[in-house]
Amino acid sequence: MAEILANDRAAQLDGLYAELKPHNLYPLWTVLSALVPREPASGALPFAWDYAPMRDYLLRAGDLISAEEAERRVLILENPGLPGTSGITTSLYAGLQLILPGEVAPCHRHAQSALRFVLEGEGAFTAVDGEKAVMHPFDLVLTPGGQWHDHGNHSGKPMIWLDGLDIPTVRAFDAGFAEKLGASAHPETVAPGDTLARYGHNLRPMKGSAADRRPAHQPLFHYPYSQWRASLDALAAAGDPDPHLGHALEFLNPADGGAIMATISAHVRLLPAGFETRPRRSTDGTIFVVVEGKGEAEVAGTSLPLAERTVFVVPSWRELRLRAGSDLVLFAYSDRTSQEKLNLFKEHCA
Ligand code: 1HN
Repeated sequence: MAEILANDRAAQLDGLYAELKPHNLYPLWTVLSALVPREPASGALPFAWDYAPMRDYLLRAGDLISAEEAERRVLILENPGLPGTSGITTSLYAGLQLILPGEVAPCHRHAQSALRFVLEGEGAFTAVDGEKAVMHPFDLVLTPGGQWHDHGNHSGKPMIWLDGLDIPTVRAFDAGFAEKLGASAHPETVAPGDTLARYGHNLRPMKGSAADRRPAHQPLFHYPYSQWRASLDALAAAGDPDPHLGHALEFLNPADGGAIMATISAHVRLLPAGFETRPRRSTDGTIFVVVEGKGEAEVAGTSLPLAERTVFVVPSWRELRLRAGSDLVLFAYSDRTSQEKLNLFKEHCA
């Protein structure tokens, strides 16, 4: 009897679900634990992209389509666990961009914030609001949301960098606007390096003065390798590495001492040869680039071999251990600052 009643109830519930569907109504109790998991259960997977094959494919694309024609000639690094999203994590995007000698990538601006981390080449530029940042290997260059930007390569060699954007974040808020300038390059507003000189040395032009020309919340956009690498070496020479991070330095926005941009945090690390980090996990899924050295990343049981210019992704709340086979220098970016502002960020160090 009880069984018949239970079967009847199950059948009636199924009937109810079927009737709800065309009305765009859905029973919460069937999905509640997936909507509010006990702990983060990212669909993103740990993964590593070796540089050489990506580079070969990108150069092949370079034979077939110009930067101008493509607007941006980029291969997206899509997380194998997030197909169709163009995301490398659930909140962030990564792509590898090629600019060949003589090419330009036309000027545009959009709500999405972007960083460029140079992997190969020397002397091409990203212009931000009409000011060129001349780029060298492992420089970090920002194009914060809303700022005009174009790229050009007047050097004799291909230039390749990693683009990191907050595309999935902006998409989650349905807050994306974009605009083309209608010219390949923004008119030059000021000489290259002007912003770095004015805002890049713990100084700034007096507020409101004519010399204070950059947007107040986001003045700086170039963090040269020569500077961050020297700081990292000085840190490493001065003491022991943090057991969970190694020697680590975060890039700052001098306007407020916070993360480089509203939605993206970035840092660099040095792990001395033979060093192995203690296990750590954090809610900010993180994209890493190997700047120098060899080693291994163990991500929740998956082993990723690391060589120079390998790009790898550690999804939210997956435990990470890093092993340095030789002195290992890493660049990393994540949505940590977004999560901190939303009171979501958590980390656990074992
Ligand atoms: C973008 O503006 C760039 O400016 C690169 O180089 C990649 C991917 C999606 C949307 C905008 C760039 C991009 C992008």
